[in-house]
Amino acid sequence: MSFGQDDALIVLDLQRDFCAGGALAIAGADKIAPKINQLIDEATAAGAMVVASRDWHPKGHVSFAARGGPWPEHCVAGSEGAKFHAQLCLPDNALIVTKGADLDKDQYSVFDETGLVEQLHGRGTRRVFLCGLALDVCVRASALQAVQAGFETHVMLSATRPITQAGGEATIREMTNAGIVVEHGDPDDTTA
Ligand code: VGL
Ligand code: ZN
Repeated sequence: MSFGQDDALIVLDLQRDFCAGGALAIAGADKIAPKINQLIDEATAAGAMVVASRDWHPKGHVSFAARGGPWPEHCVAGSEGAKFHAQLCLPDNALIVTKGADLDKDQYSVFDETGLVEQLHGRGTRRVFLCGLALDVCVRASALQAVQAGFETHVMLSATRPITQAGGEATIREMTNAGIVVEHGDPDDTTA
C-alpha cells in the first residue's frame, strides 16, 4: 500500500475515552496508536491529506444513557477523555473534524453534515483510507458514507478495533458487500 497526493488518510476518534481507562474503553485500542502514527508518516511523506475526527459531545448529549441513549457519558467537549490519545502524532496541517456536538443529534460518520465530502472533492481526493475507532460504529458509518459519496474507500483493519467482536465481524462483511476494500495488512507486522 502506498499513498499519493489524491488520497486522504482519515483517523477516526482516537480519543482517551475510547482507550484503556476511558469511559467507553475499547479492547486493544491503545495498540493501534503506533500503527496509526506509521500510516500518518507514510501519508504525510506522500503528500496525502491527513484528517482526524473527534467525538465532541455536550454534557447531557442524546447518546448518553441518562437520556436513554446507547452509551455511557463519553468524550464530553473539553474534558480529559475527549483529548486525542497521548501518543497520536498529527502533522500541523492535519484537518480536525469535530462531530456529535449538537445536544439532540448524534453523528457517527465523519462525513455527516461536516463539509468533509465537499472539502475532499474540492481538493481532488479520489481515495480515502480509514482507521481509528470504533470499527463497528464510527468507522463503519464513515466508510459506508464515503462509498456513497463516490470515494474509493479502504479500511485499515490492523489500525482499527470494534466495540464488540460480533459487531466487528458483521461490519467487515457489510463493508465488503458495499465495495469497500478491507485491508488486512501485513501478517508479519507485529503492531497489527
Ligand atoms: C463512537 C460510540 C459512541 C465512535 C462514538 O467513535 O465509534 N462510538 N460515540
Ligand atoms: Zn459518541
